[in-house]
Amino acid sequence: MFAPGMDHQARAEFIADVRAGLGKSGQKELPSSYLYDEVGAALFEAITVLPEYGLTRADARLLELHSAELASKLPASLLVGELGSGSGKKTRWILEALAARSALRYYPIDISRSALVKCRGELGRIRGVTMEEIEQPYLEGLNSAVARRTRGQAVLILFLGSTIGNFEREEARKFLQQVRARLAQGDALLLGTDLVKPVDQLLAAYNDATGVTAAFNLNVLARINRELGGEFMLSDFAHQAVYNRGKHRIEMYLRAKCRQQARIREAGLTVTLEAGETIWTESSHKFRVEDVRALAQSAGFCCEAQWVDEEWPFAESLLLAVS
Ligand code: AVJ
Repeated sequence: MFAPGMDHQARAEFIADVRAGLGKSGQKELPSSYLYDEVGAALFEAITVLPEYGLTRADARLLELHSAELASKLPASLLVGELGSGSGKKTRWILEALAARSALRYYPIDISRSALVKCRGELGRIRGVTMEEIEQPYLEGLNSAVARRTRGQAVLILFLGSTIGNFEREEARKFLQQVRARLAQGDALLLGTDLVKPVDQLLAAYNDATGVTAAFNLNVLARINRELGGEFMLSDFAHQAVYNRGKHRIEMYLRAKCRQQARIREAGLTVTLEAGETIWTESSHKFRVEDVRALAQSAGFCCEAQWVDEEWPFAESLLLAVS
């Protein structure tokens, strides 16, 4: 099967996750990272320009407005790493502001080769910035990036776009602790987080009128069909996004419209779904600014500065590694 950019190990992991998640007798699930193959990434790019989805524009606005101040709070000799190669626009503001002071090295970290290729296209020619792609998972890639630190250099890690919101709260804390463990005192992490906001606004953002988010969600089944010889009938599923008030998060599901069975040849699995049964595909946690500060503190960071967008509540937090 054609699976661009997926090596043998990644494919074996995909199969294992599909087997574990869809073989469950209770709530079936698929990890949200599988939403982002090349098609999924393109659909997500379309989501970011939807009028209902203000998240990415808020993130970009904050970075455009405050990059100079951000730079002023960091040492001049800096190595920059980014978790998830990101869309160039947001990162460009930061790199330009930092490089205006002194030349720097930039290491985008992503498991997707096509994302890294795009990143080079968008950020490969900024004056004063030398870029080197790291095609690895986040924490391994972080090891590789900090290993390139020269004497006296500080590290700034970017984790933008509220990707942290996809982790369960406890997993997010553990992940930030693991990031902290790879940094030295005085190194920094710039963390973007979507904030809690009126429920109707959130529901509209994840149930957009044109159906792009529905396509983004359904694509994970299409991907299983393409890459693993799956036989899901996409028209037998409906996109569903609900707000979990207790957990302050949007949850996305694929709901079976009728009882059905689908074989997934290369996973050696036949999935049975009852009418109305759901597959949980993503959680998108929302934060209060004080939640972010507490999360940072519990992971060995202190919050040096926080910038908040008023139009679409979103926060950029500059966290410093402390002992
Ligand atoms: C890229 C994880 C921040 O949670 O809002 C957009 C992904 N899912 N629409 C988010 C997403 C549905 C997005 N993140």
